[in-house]
Amino acid sequence: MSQKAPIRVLVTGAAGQIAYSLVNFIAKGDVFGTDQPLDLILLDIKLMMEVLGGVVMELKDCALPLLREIVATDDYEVAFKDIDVAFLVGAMPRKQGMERKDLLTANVTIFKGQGQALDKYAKKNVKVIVVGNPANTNALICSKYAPSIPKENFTAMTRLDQNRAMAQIAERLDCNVNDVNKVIIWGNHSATQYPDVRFATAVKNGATMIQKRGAAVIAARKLSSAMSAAKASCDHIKDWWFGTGDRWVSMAVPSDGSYGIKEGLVYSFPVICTGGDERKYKIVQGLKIDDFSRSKMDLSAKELEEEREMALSVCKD
Ligand code: NAX
Repeated sequence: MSQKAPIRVLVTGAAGQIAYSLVNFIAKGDVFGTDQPLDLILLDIKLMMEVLGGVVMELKDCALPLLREIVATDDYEVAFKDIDVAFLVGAMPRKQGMERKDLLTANVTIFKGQGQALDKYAKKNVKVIVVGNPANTNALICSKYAPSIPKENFTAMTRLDQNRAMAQIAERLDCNVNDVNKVIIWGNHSATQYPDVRFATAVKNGATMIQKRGAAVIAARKLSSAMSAAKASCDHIKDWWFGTGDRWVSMAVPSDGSYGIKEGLVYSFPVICTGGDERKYKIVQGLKIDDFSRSKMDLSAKELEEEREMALSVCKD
């Protein structure tokens, strides 16, 4: 039996599709190690509490030795209290006829509230991954309303895009996905993202189809890519928690001005995570940016600036 003290891990949108895979990955030790006990806090909206009850039953029936307490709630104070890690998966989905601005507005309200709850209740060294879309801008808003928590603790997920790129490259080259490294996703988790394989090792030919992969999964499965998104969010937090060694991983993080990207935008960069007690990450520096890459990177940055402007315009305070 493990001697480690349990950590508290929050998953929002816990009655949804992604969470259905994610909670199992987390609870069986895939993210924090098979010697790390944990409490799992599951947040969703009131309307989904019955569904969430079913997820709790199944989690219990998995008989997972690392899983201590399971809390299912729609109350922010209960959900965010003393958490070490937050997987912010829940978001307002885009409904038919909804404009981008409407979607942003609805999500600003959610992520403002969750930022405030993090600020008030969570541990000050909490690590946050935002999965719910528009993920980069949701992370930015969340951080804005949690001023007592370091900005760099707020990240958004572009790891699914990186994993998709690596898998497609490995398939083409007929090699193992572990043999592919240094694939970069720059920018926003949206169609303007720039998958950059110029530095990738084990690559002969660069073109990939990353931006449209989500749509292809929906067309085939009639449901969105939930299992691979759950796996990618686990990869993101596991690498942040334990470190990457010299592997590069893509994370959307608050820009420090690297590569000419405006400070504060939550932008996907190649990073190296140092692990250890501090669990820091560093943006990989010194990469040569050619004209083509520059134009792609700027396009995604421009989109994020527009999103930021739109989101901030609905923040009343
Ligand atoms: P689902 O619609 O299946 O589940 C979302 C859940 O969130 C629902 O149970 C809903 O009740 C809940 N929710 C809504 N508002 C909430 C709030 N204020 N607090 C707590 N829970 C709330 O969606 P799912 O397929 O699980 O996807 C979740 C999010 O991930 C979506 O926004 C989706 O667009 C986004 N994705 C992001 C990806 C990325 O790479 N960053 C890839 C996968 C995915 O598309």
